Amino acid sequence: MNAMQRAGDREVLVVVDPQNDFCPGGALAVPRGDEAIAASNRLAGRFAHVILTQDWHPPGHSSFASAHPGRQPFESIDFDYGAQVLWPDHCVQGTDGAAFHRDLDIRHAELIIRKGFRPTIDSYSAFRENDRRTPTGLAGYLRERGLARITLCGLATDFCVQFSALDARLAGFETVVALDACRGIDLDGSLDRALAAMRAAGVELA
Ligand code: VGL
Ligand code: ZN
Repeated sequence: MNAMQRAGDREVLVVVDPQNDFCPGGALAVPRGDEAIAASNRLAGRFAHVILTQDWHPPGHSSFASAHPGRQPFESIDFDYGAQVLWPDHCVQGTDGAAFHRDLDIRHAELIIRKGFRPTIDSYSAFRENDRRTPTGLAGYLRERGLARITLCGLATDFCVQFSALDARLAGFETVVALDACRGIDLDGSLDRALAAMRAAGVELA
C-alpha cells in the first residue's frame, strides 16, 4: 500500500501500546514516543479495521525490577521461560500511565487486546506471552474476521512491535511494520537487531 492508498478489507492496523508510560514524561518513556502516537493517528485514517494493544500489568508484576530485591531496571535475569529484561514499574492496571495517550485519536478501533496481566509472565507480543505458549487470542480473532494482512505500528519498535511482528509471521499472516509510526527503546543495539530479525522473518518494513 503506498502513502495515498486506502487499505483493503482484509487488512488491519494493530497499534501497539500507545500509552502514557511509553511516552515522554512516562515511567518507561521511549525517546520521541509521542511522535509514534501522532503518526499512528494519521495511519489509522487509512484503515477500516484497527486494533489497539494495551500493556496492562498488576501491581508488583514480575517484569518490574522493584519486584526483585537488589536488581535494577534494564538488567536481564533468567525466568522459568528464559531471559527477561527487568523494567521500571509501568502500565499498572487502572493508572494514568496505563491509559492510552491523551493525543491518541482512533475512535474506530474495534478491539483492545490487553497483555501482561498474568503476575508471573510478561508479554511483549500481541499474540503470545513471553513464555511463548500462552496465547492472547488475537490470531483466532483475526482468522475469524478474515483479516489476513497486518500492519503494525506503535511502541516500542524493538520490543512489543518486533515480538508482535515475528509472531504474526509465525502465525502465517502477511506482516508489515510501518516504521515511521514506531519509536524504539534501543537497549545495547536492540533496535538494529530487531530490524534485522524482522527482515529475515519476511516482515515488510515500510
Ligand atoms: C514494552 C517493555 C515492557 C513495549 C512493554 O511496549 O515495548 N516494553 N513492556
Ligand atoms: Zn510492560
